[in-house]
Amino acid sequence: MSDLNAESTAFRAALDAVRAVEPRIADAIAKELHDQRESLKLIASENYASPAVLLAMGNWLSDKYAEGTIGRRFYAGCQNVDTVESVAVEHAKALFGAEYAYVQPHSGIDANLVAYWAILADRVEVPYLKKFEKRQVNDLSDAEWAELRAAFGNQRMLGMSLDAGGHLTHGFRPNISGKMFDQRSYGVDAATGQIDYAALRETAKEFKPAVIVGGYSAYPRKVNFATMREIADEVGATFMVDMAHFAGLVAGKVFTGDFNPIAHAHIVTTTTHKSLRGPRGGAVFAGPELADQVDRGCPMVLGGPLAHVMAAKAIAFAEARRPEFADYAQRIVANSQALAEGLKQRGATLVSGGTDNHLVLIDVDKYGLTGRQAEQALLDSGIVTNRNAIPADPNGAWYTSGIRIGTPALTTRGLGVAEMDQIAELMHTVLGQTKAGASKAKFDLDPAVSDGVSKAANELLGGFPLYPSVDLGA
Ligand code: DSN
Repeated sequence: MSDLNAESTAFRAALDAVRAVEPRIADAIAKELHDQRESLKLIASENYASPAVLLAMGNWLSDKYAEGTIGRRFYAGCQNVDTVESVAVEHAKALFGAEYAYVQPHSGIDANLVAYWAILADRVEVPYLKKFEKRQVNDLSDAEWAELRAAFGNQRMLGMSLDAGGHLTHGFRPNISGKMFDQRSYGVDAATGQIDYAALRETAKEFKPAVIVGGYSAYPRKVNFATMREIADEVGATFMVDMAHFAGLVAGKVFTGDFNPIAHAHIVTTTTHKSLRGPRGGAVFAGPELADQVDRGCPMVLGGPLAHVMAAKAIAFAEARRPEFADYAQRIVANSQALAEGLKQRGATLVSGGTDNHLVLIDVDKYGLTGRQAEQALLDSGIVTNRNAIPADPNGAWYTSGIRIGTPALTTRGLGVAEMDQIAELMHTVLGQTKAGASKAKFDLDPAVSDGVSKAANELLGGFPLYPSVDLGA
């Protein structure tokens, strides 16, 4: 059990120390807690980490350099970082049933870059550049590097399209993955809004990618990773899954069998702060064939590991191994489905007609709005969401036609299916009463409506205190 006084004392002492140097930073930290307590957070990629996770990050582990891997560092005196990283790895492997885990990535993009490098380095030595033995790939002359880059330039990636819910790091131009790889996308069936595996197979056969990427940041359905692995095997591709969004549902055994990426992919990446409810960071899981290359992530791709964040990852993985985390994961999905049902009953149109996971995508074009207008109208009414493209979006990636919502955070806070129906009512009230304005960003919403919804949202949250063990005082 958490000790209310101990946690409050710890956070108060930390803020006092910060305030003594720069009061504006202490105030911003304290205000962030206040603002999070007051807001109805439906951002699908956010959560509330436990006090133990948060406190594990605020200490002198931050002072240590430890480039390299466990027991093989480029700095002396890393025995405690070795312990921290080993314990994090031990929990991560047990949690996901993985053969190998790498817990150094600082973020999801870092985890994906480590994975991409591992895949390319592993593939390059065998089918293409036989003269480069695995151990030599990281120690080439300039001319050899030029040859290698040319080889990498020809590597192809097949990932989910952005408007179907894919992520920028899955081979899109604003991210370096879109420059490392020649990318082609798979999408969803226009009628069902769900992945069209037959079309994916056809594209893979024709395009012959080196890498097929599964995973998403805005797709509301389960993905059949067993089928995707079959397709990857048919075309000789490496199958990677980015499970950043749904790692908590894998850890909590909601996604099992064909839907468990660890069982089917060659390599799996994640962030640790979304549905997994840990600190802000990333991780990579792989079988033995890619583990050696992933271990080179630092210094190949990453700076020195953040030992304080690895400590917090260890705490989060340990928490997720407890039986109550499986219950939490089930409740995330039950809440998401209740929210989807509540919205549909009130006339909303949902991409794919519903959800199997933690997120719901509302087609706000059906309310005559852009995503940008809807996002701001909801925010003005105390409901925090984010706009997102929907399949074949007529408004593009900036204005969009969708609103993405998710339940990991509110489920942590304790809200259940009854509250989800109330939230559906509040959202439908805002979306139904907002009128599009003169531009794709402008809109009209009667302040009486936004104020009323904001008040109702606040009353709802009042029954579910956030961080109840933490009292920062007046
Ligand atoms: N920014 C994350 C999300 O909101 O889905 C993905 O990087």
